[in-house]
Amino acid sequence: MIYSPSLMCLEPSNLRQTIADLEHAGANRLHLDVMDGQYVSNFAMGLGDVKAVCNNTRLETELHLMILNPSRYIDLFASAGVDIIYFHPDADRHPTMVIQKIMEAGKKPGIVLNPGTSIESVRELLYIVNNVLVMGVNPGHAGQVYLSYVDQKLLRLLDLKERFKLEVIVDGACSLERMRKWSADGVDGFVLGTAALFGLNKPYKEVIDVIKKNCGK
Ligand code: S6P
Ligand code: MG
Repeated sequence: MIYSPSLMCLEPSNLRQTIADLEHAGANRLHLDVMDGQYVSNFAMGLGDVKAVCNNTRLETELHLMILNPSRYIDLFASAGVDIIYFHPDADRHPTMVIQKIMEAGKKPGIVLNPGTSIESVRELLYIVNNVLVMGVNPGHAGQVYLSYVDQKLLRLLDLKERFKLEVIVDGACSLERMRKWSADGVDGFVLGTAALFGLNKPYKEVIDVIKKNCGK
């Protein structure tokens, strides 16, 4: 299972130590949210933050671009050292070109499905990406309520997992209870935000141990 703490939920101070604590606690990927104040009504991590994280971890990193026209910025973020680059297909006129750019930069491309994005609208892309991030909330903010209608789409996407060789990760409002159900349904991993990790005010290791016990190693 993939457990990918969302670093935008953290206090930015003492980044190196916090990353070391998350690694020690059993996180096996780090989730980096970039927002431009245009695609979503918020700002989150920037290029400098992304570089700082990549320079201070041995874990795999996944970049979640919540920006308009992502194709313009792929090379910039790829050079920061991330491993996976997710973008929202509706944020670019030519999503297949974005995917191509990510691949040419030597990174794994991933697409993000908003709660309102249908599988049908991105079906062609499933032939060329393996990584899919399913939003359980609308993008832009941590700490939101899970939108339960996403359940149906998630189950339909999981049915396509084998055929398209997909890795399916859920982002947004991943609580222990939901992660337990989704892991049994076949979800491959979760973005750990306020619902699962940072809102609990407990040591990371204690929390992640419980998650792994319930949802799988
Ligand atoms: C939201 C962003 C997410 C959040 C994370 C918050 O736009 O993409 O990665 O940071 O999901 O988690 P939670 O548990 O507070 O919803
Ligand atoms: Mg995210």
